[in-house]
Amino acid sequence: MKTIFSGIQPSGTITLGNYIGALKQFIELQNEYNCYFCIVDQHAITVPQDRLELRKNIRSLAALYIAVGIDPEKATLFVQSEVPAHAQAGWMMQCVSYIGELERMTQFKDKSEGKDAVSAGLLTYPPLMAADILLYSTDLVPVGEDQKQHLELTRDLAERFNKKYNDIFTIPEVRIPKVGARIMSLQEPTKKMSKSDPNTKSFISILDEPKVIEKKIKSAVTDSDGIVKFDKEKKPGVSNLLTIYSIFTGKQIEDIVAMYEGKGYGDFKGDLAQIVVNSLKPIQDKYHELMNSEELDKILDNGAEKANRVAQKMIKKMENAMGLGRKRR
Ligand code: ATP
Ligand code: LTN
Repeated sequence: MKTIFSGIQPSGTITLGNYIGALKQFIELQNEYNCYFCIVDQHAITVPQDRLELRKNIRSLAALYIAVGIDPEKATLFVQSEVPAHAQAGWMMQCVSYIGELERMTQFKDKSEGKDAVSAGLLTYPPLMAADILLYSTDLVPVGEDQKQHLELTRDLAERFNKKYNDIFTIPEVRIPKVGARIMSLQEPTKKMSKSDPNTKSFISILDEPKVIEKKIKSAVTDSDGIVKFDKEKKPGVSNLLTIYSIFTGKQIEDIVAMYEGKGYGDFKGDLAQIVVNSLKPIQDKYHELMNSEELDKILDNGAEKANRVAQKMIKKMENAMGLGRKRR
């Protein structure tokens, strides 16, 4: 069985973007692959986090992974900071990274833009992500489109390490969904939807109440020509809503466009809100059930134990390859 690894930051409640771009793929793949799904809390602290909020988000993200359909019997679900190998391997991968290539990462540029104080961790985030992936000899990494550049760097770093030290890493492939790889902000449809966006109207969180979802969809930025049509360049707002509609109903975009011919955005948005509300309801119900149970801690304990076992073996190989420590273990 081939191996999959992917991670989500506990930097807020996951959005429709995270669900469509990442989690939906995880659910589809868990039957065919040996899967590791990680709550990457060490990545989240590259930007300021409130301590209590972070703790809450870690637990909540774990419950959401399961509520959307990840089966902990099939996949290993764990918290990154509970497996020290990630920080250890992250350091070793930093030492094979060049500052120049890290400075070229668009996520670093976006997140550091206009800030007076940027943590060193924000710059060295990609080698930690590479470590996450390489520790498990991962074959495939399902992510949204924004992570493609980080995956390319991961492959470069793995190849560099293999050549310079010892051929120990599997070179991972990226997997990006054909539709919905980049769900856009509802307020600025040329920007990606992000769970840490300070403007909460820009995203739909998977836990938003029906009334909130309706309001957010109704106030989503569109255009003034009033025609429901897919045109990413000229009509980014409507195209984004059409993508979401298509994913939740399984209908082709052309068919949806035909359904709303001669109708305005009001009908289209009203129906979409209902579709999203109905699709999220079972996820929200399962989430609340899990948050009130002890099951969640057991699942994360088991996940960390398995991940620790596998990752420690790779740490030994990495340290041996680099000559760290006193003797070959
Ligand atoms: P943050 O706002 O803290 O940067 P985020 O919402 O961008 O968070 P991440 O935790 O960085 O989310 O990403 C988790 C997964 O969701 C990744 O695979 C990422 O590619 C995917 N993803 C994030 N945003 C979107 C989006 N708008 N459309 C599709 N996929 C997305
Ligand atoms: N960088 C990713 C989160 C992430 C990840 C990973 C994704 C951290 N480690 C390993 C896939 C594999 C993000 O910001 N979305």
